[in-house]
Amino acid sequence: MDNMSFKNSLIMGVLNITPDSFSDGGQYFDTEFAIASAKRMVANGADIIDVGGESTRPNAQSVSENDEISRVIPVIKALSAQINVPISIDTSKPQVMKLAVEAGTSIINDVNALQADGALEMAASLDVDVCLMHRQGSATTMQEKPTYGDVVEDIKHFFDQRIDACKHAGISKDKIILDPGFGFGKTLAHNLEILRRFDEFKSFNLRLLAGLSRKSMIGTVLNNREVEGRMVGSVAGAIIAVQNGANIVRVHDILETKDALLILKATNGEKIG
Ligand code: 9MG
Repeated sequence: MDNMSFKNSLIMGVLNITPDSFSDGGQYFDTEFAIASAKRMVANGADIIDVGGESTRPNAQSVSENDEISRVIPVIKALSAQINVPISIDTSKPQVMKLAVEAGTSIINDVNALQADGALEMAASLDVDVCLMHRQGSATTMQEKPTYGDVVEDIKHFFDQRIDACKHAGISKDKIILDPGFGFGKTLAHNLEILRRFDEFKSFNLRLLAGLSRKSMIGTVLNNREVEGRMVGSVAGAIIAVQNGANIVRVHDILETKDALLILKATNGEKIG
């Protein structure tokens, strides 16, 4: 993508299959509800649906492999027969990656950047796109005291190492998507600096993903706004990320993000529709 074209900016819709993401307050995993949500996202303009069965929020409860599989696989199987956009699987577990790809997923979105035992080898054998996200620390420690020299340079160094690891495992470079991981082991100042300097990741010549939607960085800037009131701030963040080079934005509010992207494209003289 050249610097001034937003033609290829894609919207990845978030489909969480976790207890707190259901209309019934988490009593039942309702496959039909998840499928209806995904279909609505596609109708509203989502280009990719990201299915996840384990919350990646700081200090979220971990989920066993079996539970994660029973949450996501039936949804992926049903969705792959009913929607015509790519499905990604948000997981760090090799066995979940395998079953998800067999069920119809074509992207692995790993917030652990394929660092779990066997994850690199599994991703290589599955031969699908992989999103490598940066996180400082573990899921439980990441927000304790994030520290960097130069946050962007440190993340670029991490990307260099993970790209190398992928290469050695047999994952071709063009399958890799890079993501600096907003909110994962970062202070507000780090997150804002990453957003401001996002274009520096373009030096890898790989697709770049940005996920800021409804995150606490948005809430903090908006005077500690609760998650329900973060939609406009999230859309603004997504647009800044695209302007600064993001090719994929991972969002909850599809229609609103799509509208804002259309305005950005029209402003830059791109043909709409
Ligand atoms: C699963 N998940 C939650 N936040 C994310 C982010 O910012 N990027 C990616 N790739 N995945 C995320």
